[in-house]
Amino acid sequence: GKTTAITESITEKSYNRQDWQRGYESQPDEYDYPVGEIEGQIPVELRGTLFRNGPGLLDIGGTPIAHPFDGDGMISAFTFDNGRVHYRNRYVRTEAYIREKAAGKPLYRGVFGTMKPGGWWANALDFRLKNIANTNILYWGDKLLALWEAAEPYRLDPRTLDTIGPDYLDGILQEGDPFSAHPRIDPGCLFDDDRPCLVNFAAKPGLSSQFTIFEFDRAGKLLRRHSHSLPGFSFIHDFAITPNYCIFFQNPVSFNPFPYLLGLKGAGECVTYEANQNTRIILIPRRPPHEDVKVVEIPSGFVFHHANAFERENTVCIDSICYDSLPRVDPDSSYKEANFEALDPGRLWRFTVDLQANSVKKELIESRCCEFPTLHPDRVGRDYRYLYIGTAHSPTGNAPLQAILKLDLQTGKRQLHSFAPRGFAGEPIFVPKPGGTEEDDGWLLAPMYDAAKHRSSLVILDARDLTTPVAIAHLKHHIPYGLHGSWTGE
Ligand code: 3ON
Ligand code: FE
Repeated sequence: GKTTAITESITEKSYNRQDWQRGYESQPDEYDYPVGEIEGQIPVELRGTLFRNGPGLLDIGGTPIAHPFDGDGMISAFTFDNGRVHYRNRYVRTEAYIREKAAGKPLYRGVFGTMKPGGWWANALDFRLKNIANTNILYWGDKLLALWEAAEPYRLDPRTLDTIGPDYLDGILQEGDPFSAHPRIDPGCLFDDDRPCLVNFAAKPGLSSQFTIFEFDRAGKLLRRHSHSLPGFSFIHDFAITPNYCIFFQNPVSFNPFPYLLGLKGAGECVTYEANQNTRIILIPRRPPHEDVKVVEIPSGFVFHHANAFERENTVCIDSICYDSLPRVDPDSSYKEANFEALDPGRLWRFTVDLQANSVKKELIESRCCEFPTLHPDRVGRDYRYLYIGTAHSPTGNAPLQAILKLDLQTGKRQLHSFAPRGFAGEPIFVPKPGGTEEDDGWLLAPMYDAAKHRSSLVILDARDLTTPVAIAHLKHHIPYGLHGSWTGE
């Protein structure tokens, strides 16, 4: 009858759990081949390489890891030339990867709960951080660097993806120093004659937290470095830049080290969301001497990623993906059993900081559950019109990412390209069209896991109109759900 039909349409999901779970199978194999199966036409003007990073192994010698964020970094490179695409993937040969591969079992604790065999006794008092180089990958200053926020980058050969080794950025870092996996490229720096520069940070949490900011020129030379100590513990995964500021959201969290010290939990699992505390928005001036750090407070949930930020008269706007609390995984059940409906969705908000009044206003931009924002690289830190982001298929509730959404922040118009029911979307990257004049003159390159074939594809969408993909390059195998990537035209 009618009632049944309504009930069904309400409970009907855009995906099925088994399909979603298979995207988290390990991919132990390394490939190197020209992609033969291409739907549509790869534009000949699309020249360069898309590098991507993410956990490739969800087990260590057969022992499942506790959380995907603990998975060893696997790099994918899609190289475009003359309408063709070549695929290659390699594991980052971190010290830990090499040792565990030989041992066939976990030899390290992971930040997000992966333990060495033998129970708490075998894990207590082991405070080494396993650098898994799994979060982002960037070509800058003639170096290809795989990034993981709690330790130094690993350098790779951009052509073969062979691991060269840990990289200390010409002596800027020391062994074990953190270096964030979320650098931002300022397309025209105010303090360097409008030349592009790379801005990144390192966060050292403690009773007070130390933030160090680094700015590098195109050749990788350090232009500016400054450190700031601010009260309170912090867990800061990403930041945003404007021409004048580096902006951090100090999430309301506390840290109880004991379960970590005793070998019962990973360090990341000892971070607790504090619902009664405010988020501190920290604005650090990029202009030397970097004085007058501003801090404003607002109750606002937990933020991993920022989409963009910009200055407008006496205000600074920051667009960020906010969760109602820190997404917490139950240590007794697998992340693969995650009950999406019971978890808070991430949503896109705009924070407008009034620098004169020292106040901040928060408005919801998009209520659909979303992650992995991207935009035209020339608009980073500037007022912008278009944002592209991974989203769930349905407009409400929490679910895996299955679609790419284009937001027109000027008109409020939205356009969705969905891979549901059997496709799952990864982070899109915006690549400008050569000679383009509009902000959306470009392509979106997004990985997509197709559960029907248990294989992945790279989807190329025209950013002006997402309706029909320009091309889909089908791989011969799957890539586990990844984290971040970047494009280089070099
Ligand atoms: O006391 C500190 C606490 C802490 C958490 C010590 C610390 C510095 C070691 C630390 C470490 C943090 C690390 C290593 C964070 C790594 C994060 C990571 C690898 C990924 C984060 C991803 C975030 C999101 C939102 C991913 C979304 C994924 C999907 C939508 C699914 O595909
Ligand atoms: Fe991230």
